[in-house]
Amino acid sequence: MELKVKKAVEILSKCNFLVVLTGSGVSAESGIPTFRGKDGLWKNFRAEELATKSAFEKDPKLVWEWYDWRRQLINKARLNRAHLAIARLEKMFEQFFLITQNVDGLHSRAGNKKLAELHGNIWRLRCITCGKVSFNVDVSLKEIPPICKCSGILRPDIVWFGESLQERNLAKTYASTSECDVMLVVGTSGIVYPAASIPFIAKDRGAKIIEVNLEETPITQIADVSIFSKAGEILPKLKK
Ligand code: BJW
Ligand code: ZN
Repeated sequence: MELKVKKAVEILSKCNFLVVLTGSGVSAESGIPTFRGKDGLWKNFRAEELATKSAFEKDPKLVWEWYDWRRQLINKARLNRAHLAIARLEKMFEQFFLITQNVDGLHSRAGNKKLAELHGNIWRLRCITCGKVSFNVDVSLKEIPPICKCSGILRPDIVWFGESLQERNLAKTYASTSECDVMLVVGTSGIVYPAASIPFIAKDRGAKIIEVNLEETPITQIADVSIFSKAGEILPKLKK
């Protein structure tokens, strides 16, 4: 493993424009469950029962209870060494961009500013009637489902299956993906599209790919280095 870390550091030392792509594995060491795998969030819930527009329309209360539970977990969570190292990387590279699939907002809490939250943010709410977006920092919602001033139902401002990602986020994502010379991919299973295609696009454009994950993923086949270990252990070493 030390050799792989050394190779990754070598790649990073020649890098001018770094893009980091993260998934839920980055927050796992903060005690936030990932989506898949044996301790995944989906274990007790079927994704299609909760993370779709039709599920929300059918039973907004059930879907909100799940998000309310996650908001409480995230609120209590502390940043881990992977979040801190990624925030530090933004300061070390003049050209830097972070693409995250996480909705927990922990990268911003760690200090990252140049980022796109591809799948939205669990602390933002959006009215299904008037479309108004608002921040809600109350950890536990006072009423479930919460209601907008226009009396429409508020939903989490999150991208559910079958929904389109925000155009603005996608534009920044594809621009940085085609310009970067290294992409560091951390803690994602690489199976949810369009995020899963991002490392492949970067590779096609000539970028080197460094992967940090506990296990092999579809990205492993194109990675220049894959380090199979915890993000919180490896990222501080790469930063050095
Ligand atoms: C560690 C670790 C440690 C753990 N250290 N590592 C093309 C082909 C096939 C299907 C599609 C396609 N294009 C679109 C689709 C449909 C769909 C899709 O991709 N389905 C796939 C499942 C096949 N995509 C969509 O619907 C997207 N919309 C879209 O494309 O719109 C256009 C369109 C519409 C209709 C039809 C076609 C096109 C939207 C996707 C939105 C995804 N949203 C979710 C839920 C958000 C709700 C919420 O958070 O509540 O986002 S799904 C869920 O998965 C969540 C995550 O962001 C996302 C990615 O998961 P992630 O982060 O990778 O987590 P895990 O659990 O999968 O993996 C964790 C990893 O960490 C593991 O590898 C561990 O080993 C590792 N790990 N501890 C390092 N300590
Ligand atoms: Zn409204």
